[in-house]
Formats: sequence, structure tokens, C-alpha cells
Amino acid sequence: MNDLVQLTKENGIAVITINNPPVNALSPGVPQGISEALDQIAQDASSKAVVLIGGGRTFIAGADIKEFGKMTSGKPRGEGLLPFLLKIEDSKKPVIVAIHGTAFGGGLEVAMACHYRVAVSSAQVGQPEVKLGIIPGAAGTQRLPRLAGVAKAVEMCTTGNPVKAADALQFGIVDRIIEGDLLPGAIAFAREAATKPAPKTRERNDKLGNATENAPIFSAARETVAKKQRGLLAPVAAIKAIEAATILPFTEGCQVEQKLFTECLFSDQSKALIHVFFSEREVGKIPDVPKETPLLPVKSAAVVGAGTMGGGIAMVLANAGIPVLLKDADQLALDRGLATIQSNYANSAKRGRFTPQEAEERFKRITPTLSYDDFSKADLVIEAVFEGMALKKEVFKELDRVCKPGSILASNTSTLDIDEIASATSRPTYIIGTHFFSPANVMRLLEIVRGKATSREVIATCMQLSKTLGKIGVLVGNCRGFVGNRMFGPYRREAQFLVEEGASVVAIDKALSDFGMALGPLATGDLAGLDVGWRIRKEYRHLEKPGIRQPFVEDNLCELGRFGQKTGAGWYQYDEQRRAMPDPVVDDLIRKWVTVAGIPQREISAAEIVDRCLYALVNEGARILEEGYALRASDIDIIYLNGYGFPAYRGGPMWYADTVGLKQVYARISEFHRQHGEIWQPAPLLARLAEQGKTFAQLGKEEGAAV
Ligand code: 3H9
Repeated sequence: MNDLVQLTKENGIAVITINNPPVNALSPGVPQGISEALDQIAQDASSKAVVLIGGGRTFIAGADIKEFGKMTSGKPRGEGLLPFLLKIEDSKKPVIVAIHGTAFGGGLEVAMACHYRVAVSSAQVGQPEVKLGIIPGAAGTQRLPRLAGVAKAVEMCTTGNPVKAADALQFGIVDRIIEGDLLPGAIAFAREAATKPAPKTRERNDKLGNATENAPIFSAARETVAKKQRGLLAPVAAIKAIEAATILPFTEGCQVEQKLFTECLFSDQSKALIHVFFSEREVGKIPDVPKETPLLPVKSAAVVGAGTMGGGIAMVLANAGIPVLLKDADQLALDRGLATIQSNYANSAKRGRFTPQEAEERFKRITPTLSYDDFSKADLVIEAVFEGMALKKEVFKELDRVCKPGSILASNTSTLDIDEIASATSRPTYIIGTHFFSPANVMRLLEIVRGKATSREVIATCMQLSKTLGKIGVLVGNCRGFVGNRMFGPYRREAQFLVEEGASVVAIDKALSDFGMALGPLATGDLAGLDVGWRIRKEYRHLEKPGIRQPFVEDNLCELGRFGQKTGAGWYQYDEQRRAMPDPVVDDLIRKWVTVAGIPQREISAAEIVDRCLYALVNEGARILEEGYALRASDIDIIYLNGYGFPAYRGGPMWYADTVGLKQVYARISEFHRQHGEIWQPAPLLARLAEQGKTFAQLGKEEGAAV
């Protein structure tokens, strides 16, 4: 046996413990260690049954995801896990799995090959492979329907969502919940089991149903997947594999699963989703803010501005159990803000996200106020007033006066200079940007903007706070628009240019939606409110270089009061339910305006729409990286996946560019540069990487940047 697996014995029961921290993944050595332990136990007449348990915080959380990259880059796969699982299942002595933490992916597949499963009540089981763009690859799609039934297996394998121990018991995945300590409970269970014949999951067919029962399950699942997981290959493959379980003998079903697993594993989607998995964990690592950096307490908070963003942020804080003061200068605005919060909570309760009582408790954590009187108690203040430097500075000057020393003063600005805001205070080390995305209580992204004086403690505290709030915090530098909006500018600029050059509003949104974006760029504008960008452009007009082409349609729409969904009209017109409909009035206006502007009209393909919009993102992302405003290309990807509806299966804009090949991306951008002039100047970093045959992903590993 090896260091990863230990074998002990207690009162005639052999105990195999896996110790492969942090999550007991099935890394090379783990299956071998368990297998050798089983060999020894088979020889030991005094061991009547076996308990398999994980050491540390969890049972096996799955295959070692790092190994997948090696496999797809040529490492031979070996025989896989199937023979190992058959060996467990064929053990003459019953094997009982004792689950705590998470039995995920390969972990659940191991558990299902054992004869019995017991779990503590806090445990979870799941087949989360689809989230990595693959399907279970060790007979999970064959054994799970045999234990849990076809419908549950389909649900688990297509959504990847975990199942709590109590539900696992109800569905027959787990045989007993252990109250109290797991190991003694599992050993007691093993003693009972030792006297009975050990059931083999693969030989059970009682829950597999028949064709008439299963057909509606599969067709409903296919429909749901097409709607909710648009463009994803793995959920479709998972359904196919489970379907095989219902019509083929176990061994042949496994062969179907293997084939589908391999196809998924080698797909670009899986590579992208695995990139996302590791990037999400990398994003919290900041070179000059080590893990040990002391954190400041955040036990109470205040929000300035009860508008859409301020109200949403107050909800996010209240949801995390943090009492929050919500201030607005205007009674009417405050009342309106509070009413919106209350109705949002009521809707969440109606949809069953939490109980009415929980909604009430959350709502009660928010105290409305018209004054700064109680702000001296707040550990953290988040300003969310209108986007305007003069107003922000006024607010911060006041906050500096009323807040206690050591409280963090954060701005929710989406574009403005944090250092200039900090200059209105006497405590620039405590000033930071916390840029939430709308709707703040829904969107996962939080850009944390580091000013030049922001202290490490304040950064570490805000990074930690993002986790407490259920957000994914990404540290960015202080440049205009920070990372997300700075890139979004050129992206939406191109969408508008394309409209001016002859593409229809619908064609543009459709091209990007077909690419996988949650919403097209023009519809996104309508959702966010076209007036936001209009206001910002007005503020920054003096910074625009003369002679550079600027889009004008959106500003013209705003001049007509068409701000998007909130005014019932923008690029589209909206009905009562906020459903978008193409608006012939807009088409006519655009044609009139472009004729006046003398812009030649032409047919524009969907491919050009996608390239123009996405490469505008990538080119700006490359500049941001080079200028050090993002730590890693993967941080930019995380921002786009969590704040801008970029499809996860494409890995984010920078990963997508790597997938296309930077040489090709550079060539296309150079072509746009020749056609459209200076705004398409290729980023020097992109030019260099393309020339060297490298990727953005390699850059992160080799050079390291500073925010
Ligand atoms: C699979 O099983 C396929 C099978 O069908 C077999 C096919 C043949 N591998 O998330 P955390 C690392 S596919 C390698 O921060 P938490 C993670 O990178 C797999 N590493 O902790 C991080 O490293 P670092 C199916 C892994 O407590 C550290 O562990 N299973 C793996 O918030 C801590 O992770 C899954 O998809 C892994 N499998 O959450 C489960 N898992 O510290 C994926 C974690 O260096 N994992 N790491 O940044 C999870 O969902 C969560 O990590 C878990 C813990 C809930 C387990």
C-alpha cells in the first residue's frame, strides 16, 4: 500500500482510509492503494467486512481534475477506473462506504460500486461532471439509475447539482444516515452487513423501468437541456448514456458511457470548463496579499443610495446576515427603494428560495435612514449614488467625516477613478472599489478595485467579504471602466458600428446569442439602461480623441427618451412583461441617421458580427493585461463569465482567443485595423504572443502581473 491509503482493523472489520488532501481526489495511487488493501483483506480470515472512509474533511470529491489535462495532451489513459470498481463490487466481503463531506463524481461512482453506503446527515453526493463538460466516466450513468431510478439519475447527471444525505437516503443512493460519529456508526453497520449476502448494484434492474415509462423522462430532459443548458454537449451525452443503461446490459452500457465520456473529455467545451474550475480557485490568489493578511471585522454595514444598485447591495449584505443602514437623501427615493426590496424578498419567498419568515428577517436587517447619524457604527460603507465624480467626492468627504477610523469606505462606481474619489478623504488606504453587477442580489461577480493607496488588509477583507456574500471577487486595477466595463465599451461599440454599417439590431443580437452569450449586446444595453452609458459618455466626452469614429445611434435613442426596458423602449420595444419585440421605428430611424452620416450600407455575415464584437473584447483584454490592470488572463475570463453572460463552455474571452489561436485572432484584428483604422490597433501583447506562438494562459504562468 502507499501513503495515500491506510488499512487498519477494528473488531473484525477492516477499515480502509483514504488520505489524499485536500479533497481525497482519486489521484494516481489512490485506486491502487484501495485495491491492494482489498487484496490484503481478502487474505485475512478475521476481517468480516470492510469500511471505506475518507480522512480529513471529505470522502472522495471525484477524479483528480488535474489528470484530465494530462490525458488530453497525450498521457495514456490506462485501463481507467472500471476494473477497479468491478473488483470492489466483486469483493467476497461486503464493502461499506462511510460518507462525510462530498462524494462527488468518481467518489460517488466508487461508493455505488460498494455494497452499502452510509453517510452523516451533512454529507452530499453528486455527479457534477457536466459542470466540467464531461459525463461520469466510471459507470456512474449505469449504476446511478439502478440505485436512484432513471428520473433522479437523469436529473443528477444533467444538472450536476448535489443531493443532500436525506434525499440520497430517500432515493436509495444511501442506505442509512449515521447520527453521531461516522466511523463507529459505519463499523456497526458493517457488522450487521457481514452476516448477509452483499448486493451488487450492477446486478440490480428493479429501478430501470421500461421503455414506456422512460421515454417521457428522456424527452422532457432533452427539452430542459435544450432550454437551460443551450449549446452544452455533456448534458445531452449524459442522457444518452443513461438511456443506454435502460436498454443494454451493464457491460455494454459502460462501453457506451466510455465512448461518450472520451468524446466529451476531448471537446473544447470540457477544456474550457476545466479552465473555469481552476480559474475560479486561482482568482483569490493575490501575489502581494498573502493568505495570512489580517482581516478587518465587517459586522455592520451601510449603503448610500437606495436606487437599484444600492437596494440590491443592501439585500446582498442582509442576506449574509450583516445588518445594514440604507441611506438616501430623498424620502421618496428611500421609500421606493425599500418597497422594491420588500417586493424582491416577497417574490423570492413566493418562488421558494427561502421561507416568508426568512425573507422577513432579511428585510428587517435593512434600516432605512435619511441621515448619516448612525454611520459611525458601520465597519463598511458602500456608496452607490449616481455615476458622477463631483457627487461621489461630496459623499466620500462626508463619509470621511462621520465614519469611525478603520471603517472601509467603498464605492460601487462602475467606471470612475478610485484614487480621485479617495482624494476627497483623509484615509485613502481605506478606500476601495466594490463594483457589483446588476441585479446585485443575483449576479455573482464583484470587481474589487484597488486604488494606489488601498491597504492589503482592506483588499484581503473585501476578497473575503465577497465569499461571505456568495460572490466571486476579482481584484482589478484602477483604470477607466476597470476590467469588465473597459472591455465592454469596445464590444458594444462594435455592435453599434455594425448597426450603422447595415446589420439589423436583431441580426447582431442573434449572432452573439448563437455564439452562446446569455443576451446580445444591444438587448443587454436595454436591460442595463442605455442612459447609464450615455451619462458616462457625456462626462468623458472631453477625453475622446478628435477624429476617432464614435457610435451615435444609442445616444440618439437616449435623446428620444428610449432608455431601454425601464422606459418600455430602447433598441427594442417592450411589452408589460418586458418581452422584447423588434421595433420598425428604430430601424427607420437608424437608416435615416446613417444616410445623413453618409455611412455606406452592406450585407454583414453572422461570422463578422461575432469576430468584430469578440475580438474587440479580446484586444482590449490584452491591453488590460499588459498594463497590469488584471492579474491574469483567467481573471478576465472569470469576470466575463460571471458578470457579462459569456458562455462558460467557451472559457471566457481570453481562453476563447487561445482556443481560436492567437495568430489567427491577431491576423483578423490586423485586417479590421486596415479596414476601420486606429481603434483596431492590435494590442502589442497580442502581437507578441501571436508571433511567439503562445497563449494568454501561458502568459499568466510565466510572467505574473501586478494589479
Ligand atoms: C470525475 O470525478 C470524473 C469521474 O466520472 C471519473 C472519470 C474516470 N481534483 O473548491 P475548493 C482542489 S470529475 C483536483 O477551494 P471547497 C481545488 O482545486 C470530478 N483538485 O474547496 C482546490 O485547490 P487549491 C468530479 C481538486 O471546500 C482545493 O482542492 N468532482 C478537486 O470550497 C480545495 O477546493 C468534482 O467536480 C478535484 N476533483 O469545495 C468536484 N476538487 O487549494 C470538484 C477540488 O490549490 N470539487 N480540488 O486552489 C468541488 O466541487 C469542490 O472543490 C469541493 C470542495 C466541494 C469538493
